[in-house]
Amino acid sequence: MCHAHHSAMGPEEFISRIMEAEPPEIYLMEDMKKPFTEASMMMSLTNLADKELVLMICWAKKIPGFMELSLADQIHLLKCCWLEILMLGLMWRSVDHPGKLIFSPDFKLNREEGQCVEGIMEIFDMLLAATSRFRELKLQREEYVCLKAMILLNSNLCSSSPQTAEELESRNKMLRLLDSVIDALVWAISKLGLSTQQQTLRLGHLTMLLSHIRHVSNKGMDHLSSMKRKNVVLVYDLLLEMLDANMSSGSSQSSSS
Ligand code: AOE
Repeated sequence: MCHAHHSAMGPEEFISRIMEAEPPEIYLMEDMKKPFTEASMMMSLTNLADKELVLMICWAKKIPGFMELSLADQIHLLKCCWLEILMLGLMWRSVDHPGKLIFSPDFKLNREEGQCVEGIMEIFDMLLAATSRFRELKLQREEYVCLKAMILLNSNLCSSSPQTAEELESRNKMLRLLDSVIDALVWAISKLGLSTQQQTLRLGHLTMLLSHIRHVSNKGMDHLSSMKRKNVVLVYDLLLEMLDANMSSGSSQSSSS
């Protein structure tokens, strides 16, 4: 089977390729010992994120053109946006369940259950608010997969300053890839039977939601690092190491609360 280069690919084929790249549902299959304690809830969340991150790397690799970027860019992109991607996925799973966060089919939380973890309810409320906005907009699956790819490809555009010819080439590939994703989103919106004016407005509303997701992700990062200081999150050494790397590179872009 031959896979055309992404720039030679129409928006319809591009979308079907990123739809196929969607990760499967994850079941935690833990007997949730309710009521949760701070430690048990953080353990379940961390355990879930751990599994999701493995699938996220597989997902990124299947985005047409991603593997043609430099390895440094591939790693940098994922480091910058992993929590935003997890959060958008969470919002998508929760969109038909007002007031609930569907972390996985067997791990659903409402805002009150956030009471046992200090500072988590504030994050839950922001996640629930953004989810309500997607519900109002009646977000479609095709649009969702485009937004997720946009988060990945847009995450380091403003922080990378290419020095070498190779870095410049990878950055240009990234920009062309982002163009393909925007084309795909515009195409998906054009399928909904709206007036030209309404299509433009929808594109604006959907992309503006990405700045809210970046904001919630920065708040979530702050929250995670405060948890880590208290040693509540018992992440595996490797993950802890990865989180440290993310904190030092992400602190410049995360707004302090
Ligand atoms: C959101 C969506 C989701 O599907 C799962 C989770 C679980 C935890 C939740 C978070 C979420 C929402 C925001 C919360 C957070 C707990 C506290 C915070 C509620 O307020 C996230 C658990 C994160 C565990 C840390 C794992 C370390 C990851 C390091 C990643 C990294 O730096 N690299 C380089 C790997 C990138 C690979 C793609």
